[in-house]
Amino acid sequence: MRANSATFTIALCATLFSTTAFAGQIKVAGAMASSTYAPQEGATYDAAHAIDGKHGKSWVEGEDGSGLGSWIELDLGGSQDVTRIKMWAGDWYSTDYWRRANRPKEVELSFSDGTKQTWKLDDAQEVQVLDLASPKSTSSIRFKVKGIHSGSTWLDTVISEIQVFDASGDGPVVREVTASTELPADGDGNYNPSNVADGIKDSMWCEGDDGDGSGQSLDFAFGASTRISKLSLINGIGGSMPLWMKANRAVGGTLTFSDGSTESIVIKNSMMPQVIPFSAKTTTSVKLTFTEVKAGKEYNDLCISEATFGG
Ligand SMILES: [Ca+2]
Ligand SMILES: [Ca+2]
Repeated sequence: MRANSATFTIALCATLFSTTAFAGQIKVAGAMASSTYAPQEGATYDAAHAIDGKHGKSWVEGEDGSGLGSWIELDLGGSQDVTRIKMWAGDWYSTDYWRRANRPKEVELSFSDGTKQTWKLDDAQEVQVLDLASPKSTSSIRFKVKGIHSGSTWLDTVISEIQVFDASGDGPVVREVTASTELPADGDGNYNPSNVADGIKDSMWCEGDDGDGSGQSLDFAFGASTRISKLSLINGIGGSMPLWMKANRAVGGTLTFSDGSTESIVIKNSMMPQVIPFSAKTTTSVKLTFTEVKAGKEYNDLCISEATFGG
């Protein structure tokens, strides 16, 4: 569904550092790299693309050869106690691009105190997660490419996104997100309900029903009684305005809590992140049923890029 996005030039500067902060996610202040692939037909490959909250935009190294020895370094904006790192290794623009470009197989992490750690990465288009043995106090993390899973066509090594976390995640922990229906995966990726809780603006759940999405739902299981009072949401396809225009967006919904009680909510027809407050509720799950939908210009599918609950 994202196949045309390379042709759109969007205002990158405005969005590079506006990633929504999620519980426990450290807001990365900046990124630099050993090298950057030269811009091609308006597309750029700067280090900043590894922290822009989009998996369709990537850092690509620009050195001769395969990218072995190249590195990207994240500035954490001061000392942080890092417990977890997530990486979208390779080029996640599409499944085809992911196969064609090099992916890191092993990276050497260097922290601001000079200590190092090796991270081995699977050769799969899945989010890779590293849990540190103990919280690491550091103001920066350098990721140096020490091994490569070779792509089928391109020689350059790509990292689409990196997220860094600390243990401060005191918000509701979503154990599982399920949906009434889901669009089958295509060449652009998958439309799994879990995509609404990954902190990535251009990954999304899309319903797979014949209708416009009215009556379709997302179900969030917390695994324990949890107090929630607001919904943070990115409506539609959040990656760029031209793509956002194409698919259906929600404008109304109903929350159903584990005790059977319900509350209606109004959802803004906007691609900007929005926070929707509701009466505080202690619940083990919440079902978000979309009751009213605004039609997109091209796809008659309701898509939601992010939906997370806060206390
Ligand atoms: Ca990115
Ligand atoms: Ca997402």
